[in-house]
Amino acid sequence: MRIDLEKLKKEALGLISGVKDAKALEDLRIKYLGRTNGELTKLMKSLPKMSLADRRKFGPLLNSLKRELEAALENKLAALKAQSSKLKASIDITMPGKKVSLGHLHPLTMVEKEIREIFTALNFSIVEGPEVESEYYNFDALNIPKDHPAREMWDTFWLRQNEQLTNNKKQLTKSEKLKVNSSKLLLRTHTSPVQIRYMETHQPPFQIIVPGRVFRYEATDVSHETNFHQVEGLMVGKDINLANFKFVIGEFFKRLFKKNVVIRLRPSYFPFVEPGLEVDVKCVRCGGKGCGLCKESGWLEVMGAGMVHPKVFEAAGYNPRDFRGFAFGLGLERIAMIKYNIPDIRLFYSGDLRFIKQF
Ligand code: FA5
Repeated sequence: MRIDLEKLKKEALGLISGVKDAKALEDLRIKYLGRTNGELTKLMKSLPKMSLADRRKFGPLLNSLKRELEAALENKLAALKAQSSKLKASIDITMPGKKVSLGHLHPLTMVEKEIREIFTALNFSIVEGPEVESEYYNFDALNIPKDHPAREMWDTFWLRQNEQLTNNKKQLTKSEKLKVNSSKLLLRTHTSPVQIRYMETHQPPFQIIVPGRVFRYEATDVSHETNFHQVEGLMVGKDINLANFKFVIGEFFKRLFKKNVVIRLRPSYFPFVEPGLEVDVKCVRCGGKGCGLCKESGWLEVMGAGMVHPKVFEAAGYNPRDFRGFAFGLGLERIAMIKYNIPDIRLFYSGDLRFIKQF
């Protein structure tokens, strides 16, 4: 009997001290001291049936255990009440809530999204192409044959030779052989190869843009990265001319910079266009007077462009007499730098949150 009482005491005190709220505490009170079925109550009720000697022995023990449990229950209730009023006191429901930080898009993603939206509104379709490209699409088909000095315009990351393609040369047609011979893989140096890929499978008239990541094996500085983005544009039809190009691109910049932008076309050279152009916009910060952004020249270089070269149409399987088209390629980082006045292209990939959080 004594051992049972010790066990009961230990168990009850353990449960009471671990209780987390008043409801659970009341349940424990009923379990041990409940008037009809409480475990201790039942023991006390059995006292009259005991012998006198047992009554003398257990009577005081049961009474003392009852007092001990009552005291423990009372203390625990007081402690729970104190805890909950302390919690209430520490919550000031009139204070404004803490703002949950949701994060946001990277500035480059924001600019790319805006460019996609502007061209979509101008009825251009959005097309994508592979980042790992063959020498054929990146160079040969764009009228940049091997050993042509123009290849040096694009410092290239080359990948290992694709042996499977070169092993199966025998049954191929002449143009397929050319592709296979030029099947050395590389990381595309520009988005222009997608011009060929698209024209191989589509007939004019069409107008597309091709946003995408490109890679160049060159030293980085404030305006050059090894890994950057371009947006290619291509519009082909029966009678597309430079005036169409000037209109489309003028409209694009007006919508992007949200003001009238003056454009200047300068002669330039790219093997896949003739004539080739460099497009400048009058500095959107100083209006042409000269400032740090335009390096005091009053103009900002924004893209290469031109009328699609007949050899490019031929490589894509068109008769060059049938179609005319313009193409352009702009640097996304450079546009974002102008739009947000960012002084160094390397900030985009620095991972520095102080920079990213400004957008
Ligand atoms: C080209 O890559 C041509 N494919 C563009 C083109 C397309 C011309 C269609 C004619 C017709 P270029 O190497 O100039 O051209 O690059 C185009 C743009 O990419 C540049 O105007 C510049 O904005 C950006 N760019 C070039 N190199 C880098 C670099 N290392 N880092 C960041 N931006 C660059």
